[in-house]
Amino acid sequence: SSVVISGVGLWTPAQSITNEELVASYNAWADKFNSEHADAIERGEIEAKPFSTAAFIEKASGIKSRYIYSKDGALDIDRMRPELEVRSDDKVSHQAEIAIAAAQKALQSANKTAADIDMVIVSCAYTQRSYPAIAIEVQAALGIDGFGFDMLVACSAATFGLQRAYDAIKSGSSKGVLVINPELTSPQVNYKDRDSHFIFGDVATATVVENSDTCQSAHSFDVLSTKCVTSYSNNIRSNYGYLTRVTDEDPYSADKLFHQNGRKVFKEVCPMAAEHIERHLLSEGIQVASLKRWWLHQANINMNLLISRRLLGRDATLEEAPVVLDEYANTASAGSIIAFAKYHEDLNAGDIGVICSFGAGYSIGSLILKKR
Ligand code: CO8
Repeated sequence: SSVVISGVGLWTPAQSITNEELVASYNAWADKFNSEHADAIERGEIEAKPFSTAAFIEKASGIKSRYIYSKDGALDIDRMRPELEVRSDDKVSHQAEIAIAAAQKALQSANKTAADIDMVIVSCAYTQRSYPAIAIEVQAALGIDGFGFDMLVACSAATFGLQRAYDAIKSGSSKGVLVINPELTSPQVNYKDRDSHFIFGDVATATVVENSDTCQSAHSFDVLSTKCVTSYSNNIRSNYGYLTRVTDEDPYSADKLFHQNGRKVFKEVCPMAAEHIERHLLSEGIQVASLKRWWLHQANINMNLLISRRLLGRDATLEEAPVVLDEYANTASAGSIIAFAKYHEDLNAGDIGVICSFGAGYSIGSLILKKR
């Protein structure tokens, strides 16, 4: 018997923001800032805010639009952050709600019910609270016996969660695992920063991992192998956390939100990811050229092109390495799983593909899959 991914679910928010809408809002905010601080800018005490353009965003990233859980407030130049209603403790929390929606779709695609699952992992870039775990809230809402816990691994949360699920099934300690990635990134986006205001979108993905002996899915994949690696870097960072209350810092300051040294990240992470994939495939005796599909992390189109060029010696086709960035933007750990969810049914039995994430930490995770 083998460990299989037997189902995948994708929940997409109803609301979205195009580059044009985003840029119009940012530029109006920058204009207002510059006129309110005209004297100080004139005296050279503060820098004028530069303007953003939709053309730059598309060219530099491949992003045309992004989904958002709550559009209210994010484009309001007197607010520049989404607005969410407070929910009382007896109501389902925002993050659990989108996790449950994705999990239900994954269960359906695996042809499974709550009774077939005994472990729930919520793995993503941020959780809205520390405890009780979002995973335990989801477990209760779905009526699952067993246990659940949350994991935070930024962009590699989904692949690292899948690696944990693989181990649990392989060892026989679990019969069925739900790995859920409710990526609510918009609350951490700095909509006042032209270098990063366009990068992220909200989404939730989920996968079901089980033993091949119990698999009843129409489209399932053997997990041949998993590989994770981390290497400490400060180039992608958010300093917001539970200590913010006692360090007396401004909770709204830019360093409390997502910020990065994008060029350094680009330069350092692309070779790391390419090398990681190559080594992982070689350790399984698989030639890079024989891969039918690359479900790559969706951070930046130019990163993915560079990685495929390093590995293949040419650009990967859209069929080989599907792109969801244009529509979804960077959704932290969910990007490679969205690509997998949308583009896996056409593969034939025996076809091999790789899911690979790379990002903050740095963290890189990959799974080699074979269509059953
Ligand atoms: N409009 C117009 N001009 C702009 C804009 C804009 N919006 N933004 C920047 N510019 C300017 C720059 O200021 C720069 O001007 P100058 O040359 O005068 O300095 C010029 O355009 C070119 O800028 P860059 O060289 O920085 O542009 P790049 O071509 O390098 O593109 C990118 C910038 C898109 C950021 C690119 O470097 C990149 O994608 N790098 C990889 C970064 C990456 O993948 N990061 C992933 C982080 S995600 C992650 O790890 C998960 C974290 C957890 C989730 C967080 C959720 C909130």
